[in-house]
Amino acid sequence: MVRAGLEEGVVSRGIERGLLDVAIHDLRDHTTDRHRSVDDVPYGGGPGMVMKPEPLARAVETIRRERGTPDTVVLLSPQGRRFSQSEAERLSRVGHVVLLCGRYEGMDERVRTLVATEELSIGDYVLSGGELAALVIIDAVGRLIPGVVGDDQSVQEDSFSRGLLDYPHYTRPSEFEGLKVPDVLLSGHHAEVLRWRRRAALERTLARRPELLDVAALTDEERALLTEIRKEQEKKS
Ligand code: 4FV
Repeated sequence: MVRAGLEEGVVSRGIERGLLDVAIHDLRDHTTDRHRSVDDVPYGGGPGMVMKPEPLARAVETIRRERGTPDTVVLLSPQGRRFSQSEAERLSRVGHVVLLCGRYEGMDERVRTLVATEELSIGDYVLSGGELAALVIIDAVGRLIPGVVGDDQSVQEDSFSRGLLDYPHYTRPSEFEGLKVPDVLLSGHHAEVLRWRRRAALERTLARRPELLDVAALTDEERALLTEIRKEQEKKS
């Protein structure tokens, strides 16, 4: 599942070009019983199965022995801190990350205390396994590694990279189904285009995710623009 998720796209090309290296470990290779068990029934009863601590501990120990001590061992679960662009930027600056993917009801609690160094969640919903969460994180972090995305500028201008939602994007045709591309984008006035995009990002963020504005790193010009937008909206309301 993880290998399949890394076969296409910019991160896959980054791997081919040696800009990042992703190793996938099968927990069954770190079991000692002839059934290669990675899960067992929950103490205290109840539905489902729980992942055993030993295979996870052994797998991370093997990684430590073969590749050196990881900078962080991330347990992926709905109980973790919310993954975000700033978390992606943090992880893109460390050299060695281990991602622990759960299955079944989750992992034995001692994995959390003995093996993991942090816990991340990609969102408030329950997946059938942590692999998709791992792929989300590998993609969001991988594209921040210099050289992985062709034009690094586009990464700097990403949504959330400055804590705001993205401005609207347009391409040819200049009219589609009766909807025209805003004239300013056809004007060639770079400064006006920049201002229009800043305003659109602020308006969209104010409308859809106002809480982001409390923590976004805005320039003075953007703060002034935001005040202007709020005033106009008060007038309208
Ligand atoms: C999840 C999430 C997630 C929980 C039980 C895997 C599942 C199963 N991981 N963000 N949301 N994990 O739902 O990271 O073991």
